[in-house]
Amino acid sequence: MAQVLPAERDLRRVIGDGDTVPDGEVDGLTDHDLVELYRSLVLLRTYDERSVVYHRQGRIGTYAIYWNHEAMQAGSVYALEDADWIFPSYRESAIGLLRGMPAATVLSWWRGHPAGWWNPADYNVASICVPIATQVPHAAGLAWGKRLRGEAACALTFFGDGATSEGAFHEGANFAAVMRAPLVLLCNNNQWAISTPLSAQTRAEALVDKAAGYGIPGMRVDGADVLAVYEAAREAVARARAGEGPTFIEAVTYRSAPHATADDPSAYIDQQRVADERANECLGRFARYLRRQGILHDALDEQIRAEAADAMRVGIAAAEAEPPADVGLVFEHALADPPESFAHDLDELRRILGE
Ligand SMILES: Cc1ncc(C[n+]2csc(CCOP(=O)(O)OP(=O)(O)O)c2C)c(N)n1
Ligand SMILES: [Mg+2]
Repeated sequence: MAQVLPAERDLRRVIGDGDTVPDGEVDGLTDHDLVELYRSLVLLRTYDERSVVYHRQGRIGTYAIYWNHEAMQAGSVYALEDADWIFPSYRESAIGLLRGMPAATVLSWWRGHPAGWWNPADYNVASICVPIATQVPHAAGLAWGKRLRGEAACALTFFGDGATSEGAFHEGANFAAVMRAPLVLLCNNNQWAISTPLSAQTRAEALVDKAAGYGIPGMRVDGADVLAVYEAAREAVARARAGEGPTFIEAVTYRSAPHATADDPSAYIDQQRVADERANECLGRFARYLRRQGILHDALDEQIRAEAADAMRVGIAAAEAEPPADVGLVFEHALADPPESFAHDLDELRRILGE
């Protein structure tokens, strides 16, 4: 019988608090790596903050804010090679930026414009999944395929705490475990599924305990500690490449922004807890760590932030310069064998739009 060790339940941390908790370090990470990680965090943060502004200006549609989730995203992706695949949910919509995807592409996605559809094989970044947890079986399938082909690549999928109550999560995790697919299951436990708290989601003491049910290892990390997330992901990737199958990582945080631009969390969230989280958010925490290490200084920080701000300025200009999409696309990709009524419906739509 396979022996399943109990999952690690203590939160892994590397970054100290500059006071009583000492800083740790991650073996093998150079100063260059640390700056690159910081660059990723700043790029993601800038994308997120600008997107909220663009939404308020009516330049993008409803937007799922990921403020203070950047450490989970940047830390785990940094543990991957370019040949490895990423399967995001809407919460990781801008993850492609870390693979060189232009900001204009992601902004176009949120504008509901076809310029926001990318070819997943161009970046090894799958399409954003909005139906909760549906990306998990996709990722399990791709990872299994890599194993069958004898390729070294693995897959990383992101999903939320709420997603762990979905059948698709269970099917994907179980399938990957049984097939020993090279998959990293990264749960962003921000403790809320819109207005549903974690306590209403599960009786498990910690989400990481679910790993035992699949016979796979589980790790629990501080989701706002980019170095802890990176180190855990690196271990999971090493297991995947060694043919040892999937690993479940629970990255714990507390959602410190509305679920999306359409949400008003003041009706349900613990405001004091949000204020505490915001004071200790992941980008500032890493910046202070790098400054204590003498790696980050004002000029470098300003340069990195200016690069990210430029990428966004260029991105929104390019997204807005796209000509309006042809409404025929709504029908074109719906069915391989469309009914005759589609032609009539499209004519009607064109007439209403005055085309
Ligand atoms: C299958 C499905 N059911 C319901 C929804 C509506 N919905 C959108 S976001 C969300 C909450 C998901 O919470 P969680 O998995 O914790 O992810 P988070 O948004 O916190 O990152 C729900 C229920 C959906 N998108 N898909
Ligand atoms: Mg959640």
